Amino acid sequence: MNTIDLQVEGMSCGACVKHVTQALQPLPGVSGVEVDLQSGRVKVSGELAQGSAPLLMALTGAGYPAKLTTDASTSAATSQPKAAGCHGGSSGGCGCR
Ligand SMILES: [Cu+2]
Repeated sequence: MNTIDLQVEGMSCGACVKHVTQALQPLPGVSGVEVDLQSGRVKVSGELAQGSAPLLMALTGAGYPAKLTTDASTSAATSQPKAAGCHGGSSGGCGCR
């Protein structure tokens, strides 16, 4: 059992949280997904023998580019205001569709 912390771009509403969770939950070895909408951080727990690559690929495929969390840089990286266009159109906003 191990955990991998990710920084996910583009989450701006509860539906995004759900999309991210649904993208990660079915992956092999994943037993838990915790999403923090405010910070964009996602903690994945389980038997993650393949490391972060499958997680990152699944998130990218779901429309939420992600990277591994590097502790120091996250607060600055997520301080930009979220777009208000969630669900509003194809440009800007979050990854919801
Ligand atoms: Cu959303």
